[in-house]
Amino acid sequence: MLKEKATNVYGKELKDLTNEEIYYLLLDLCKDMADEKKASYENGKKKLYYISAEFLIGKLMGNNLINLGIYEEVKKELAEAGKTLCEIEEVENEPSLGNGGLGRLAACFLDSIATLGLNGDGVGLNYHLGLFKQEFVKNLQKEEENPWITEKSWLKRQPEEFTVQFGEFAMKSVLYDMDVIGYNNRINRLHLFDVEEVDEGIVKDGIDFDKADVKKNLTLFLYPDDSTEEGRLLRVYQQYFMVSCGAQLILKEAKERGSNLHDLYDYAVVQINDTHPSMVIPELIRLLMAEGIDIKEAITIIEKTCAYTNHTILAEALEKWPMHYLQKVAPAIVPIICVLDAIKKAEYSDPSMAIIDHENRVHMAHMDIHYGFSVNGVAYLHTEILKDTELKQFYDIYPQKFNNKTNGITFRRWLLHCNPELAELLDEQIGSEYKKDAKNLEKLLTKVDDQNVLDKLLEIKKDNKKVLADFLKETQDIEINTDAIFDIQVKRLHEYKRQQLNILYGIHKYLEIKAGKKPTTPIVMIFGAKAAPAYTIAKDIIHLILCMQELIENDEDVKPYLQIVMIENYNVTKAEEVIPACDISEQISLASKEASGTGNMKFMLNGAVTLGTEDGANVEIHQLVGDDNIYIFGEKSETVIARYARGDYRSKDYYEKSEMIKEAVDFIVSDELMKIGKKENLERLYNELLNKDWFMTFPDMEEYVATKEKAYADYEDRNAWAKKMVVNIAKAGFFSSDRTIEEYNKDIWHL
Ligand code: 26Q
Repeated sequence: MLKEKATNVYGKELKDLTNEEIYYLLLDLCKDMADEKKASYENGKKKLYYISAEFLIGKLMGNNLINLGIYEEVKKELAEAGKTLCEIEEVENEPSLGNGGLGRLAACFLDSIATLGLNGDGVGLNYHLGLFKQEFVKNLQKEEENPWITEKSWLKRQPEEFTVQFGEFAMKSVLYDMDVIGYNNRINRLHLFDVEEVDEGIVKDGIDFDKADVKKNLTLFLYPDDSTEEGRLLRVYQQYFMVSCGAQLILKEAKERGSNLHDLYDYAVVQINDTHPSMVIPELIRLLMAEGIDIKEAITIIEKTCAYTNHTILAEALEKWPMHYLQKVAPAIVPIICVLDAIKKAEYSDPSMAIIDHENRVHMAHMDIHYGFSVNGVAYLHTEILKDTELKQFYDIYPQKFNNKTNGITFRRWLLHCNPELAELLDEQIGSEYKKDAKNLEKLLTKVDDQNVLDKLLEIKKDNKKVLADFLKETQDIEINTDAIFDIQVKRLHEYKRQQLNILYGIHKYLEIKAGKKPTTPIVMIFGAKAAPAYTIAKDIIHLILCMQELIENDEDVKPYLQIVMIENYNVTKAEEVIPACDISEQISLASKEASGTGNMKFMLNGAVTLGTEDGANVEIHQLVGDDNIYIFGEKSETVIARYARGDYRSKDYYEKSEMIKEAVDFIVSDELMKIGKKENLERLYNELLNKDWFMTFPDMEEYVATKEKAYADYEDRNAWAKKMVVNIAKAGFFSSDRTIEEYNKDIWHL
């Protein structure tokens, strides 16, 4: 297939082409094959629009080859020409259209929606520089721009054009689509709106740019720094632009399919991914009114069209926009928001349920809950907390709206693509039905005493460690010991995720080794995390990790037993290298704070054992694998919630009571670290932990250390450990995003 194309296009043999030439050959091949596929929009009159500020799709080549069913064939042809698919995939830039869990979830969902043949597209923005690229300079995070769009790419320019009217000016949209190719099935699209005028030239020094020049910067970056008013305003401009274009597209397509708009809800369902797209509600109402529908009816139509997913209970992440921002950016929807607010204020006097609060701020989530027909959390515990505490007042009046949809991941990317050796073993041992129906993974449980399978699993893990070690050597010139336990925490940096707890363990272990207490098996602690550019303490935590990395790198006493490595610019591509190599998956958020987590699922599927708190989807993992196949520690969510309510947490009490905590924390400002790091950063972090520790690291510290030691000790019995791996892989089927999407469709979308 490729050989002929090589001659036709380049007049050369495949073996004589450059990697780039081969990449573009494959790109064209995939696009042509996608064009011949049935589109899901021919499948039923109702269509889903998954609208999201983030789509963290990762590189697409490998995944698309798998889903088109030509992965093996292409690999074979390339091998014959002396090439590997891996080196061809390196040509592709990773689109940086998301920052973490919420964006990656949206990408997994698109894959599953297409795989199930459902009629549903994604709607988002085409950020030219996306999320920043992270570099480490002097053990500090530095942000650099991250251009990813190339002349030829998966983006396909479309003819649609819409006009978005802001307060002081209007802008015309352009639209790029990417095909979303289902696994052996139909195709959908990801619609990414953009503007012609964006000017990458206005970026100077890192990621600094003129935030006020909206015409030139609208789709430049994802989440521009919102520590200033101009940055926050830009976010609102982006959001309104996205939802206005999305809403115009939705109405246009509904009309084309035969809707008279009075019946819009029979033609469209809009899933609002967190509050970032919430303005789609008043915007749709506005557009229906412009089509001659009165406001009362327009509201009832939209109430049957929009559904909201909540991804967080952190108060600071729930968007509340000052009314004057909306007045400036999107004045046309302000009167509509006022009407929506007035209706609910007349019905419910509780001020905690108001859309517009007494400070004249618009609570986006409240608008979603009042005017959406569905509100869902993303894991069992998360939804329970929403119902019992965070959104209790809403649950009391709208119990029928609340539902849980435990997150999932696509096994195409997170097993078939990232861990082909494991996929092959599974094919051989349990057949390949699990690829279409992930529950079939449970068949692996019959192999839990099969020595051959256990040996193979350990061998594959070892191979994947070597792959990661080579990758780290090549990308960061770091050498790691592949005979070590790989203990990994990769995710956005946030205090609630508690990378600080993990690095305190690292310090504790370092001190123990210094004192002569050496671990039986060496340990490699791996971190990967970006911190939001204005999140000072998060950056201080990165600094501490990097300082520890350097300290140990130069300490011949410790290095053979403990290594600490921070992966630079952690992203989807790197996740695909890191996750298959993991033994211990760190999921150590403060109970109640991690809505779900999805990395936890990816690690489990690849045979890592979780060390975690009873938080988010860890609770469900625990239930599935049982006490013997997971390491759980820490205070329960009820305890944490009650302590916050009392407001009586004093971290110093714990510090003073525990010699271990004291030693580890004091080391942050020790002479050894001060010599390597920056006094200001280390002292600030030390003081933060000692005087605040808002995410309650210390109460969990002793148990964390003890539980980790237990896991490391259990690791010594390689066979018993391999059995834990079997159970984790076998039970991961529940976390297929195909299952999640089937639930969304059955309970919410009804496509
Ligand atoms: C809000 C206001 C101002 C600036 C930024 C934001 C903002 C940006 C991104 C708020 C939230 C996000 C992203 C949230 C996110 O990724 N949440 C994660 O969603 C996953 C998918 O459901 C869950 O698994 C994770 O637990 C949750 O943290």
